[in-house]
Amino acid sequence: MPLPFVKKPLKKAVLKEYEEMTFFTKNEILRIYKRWAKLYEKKHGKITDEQLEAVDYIEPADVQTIPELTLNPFVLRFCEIFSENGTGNLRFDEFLNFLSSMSEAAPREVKAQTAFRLYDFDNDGYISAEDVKKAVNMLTDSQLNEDDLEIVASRVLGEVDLDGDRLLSFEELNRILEQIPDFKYLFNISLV
Ligand SMILES: [Ca+2]
Ligand SMILES: [Ca+2]
Repeated sequence: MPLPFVKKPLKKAVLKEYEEMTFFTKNEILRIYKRWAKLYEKKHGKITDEQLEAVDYIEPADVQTIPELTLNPFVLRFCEIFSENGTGNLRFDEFLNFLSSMSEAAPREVKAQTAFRLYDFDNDGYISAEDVKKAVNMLTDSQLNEDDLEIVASRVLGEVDLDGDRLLSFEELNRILEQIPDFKYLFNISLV
């Protein structure tokens, strides 16, 4: 469910709503808002209410400049899955939702779902060999050729696909992630 969008400054009522809908405290939300607004203002100048209504997002390239995210190979993919219209542009509520899902306070199950969405590139409900190839390609900074990608994808699926359909369902991924005790802490992004 999308979070309500707010105008600057964050109004008390909306802040309260964000607090209820994310895993963040009020102070954390305000700190994240500052980060978002800084990126926005770098490009558009000081935010006015009118501007915020007209151009209410930051672009994936802006998100990539955040020091905590610069080295994350999946940063553009994160932008894509958390942007409702799929452009990768993030309104503040979408940016907040992204960070909330990846925060330390987010439950393991939420993170497992985010991981699944991250790797299911064509959004068909399964992680296929093509999806694995795309993920590995991102992870390795496009260093592997097509043949190597095929081999890696085939090995990965061979190990984790439990019912032999060469596709990874959410349940199958979840079962693997459950065996990684630190997953919740490893799959983590924090700006606060
Ligand atoms: Ca897929
Ligand atoms: Ca399967």
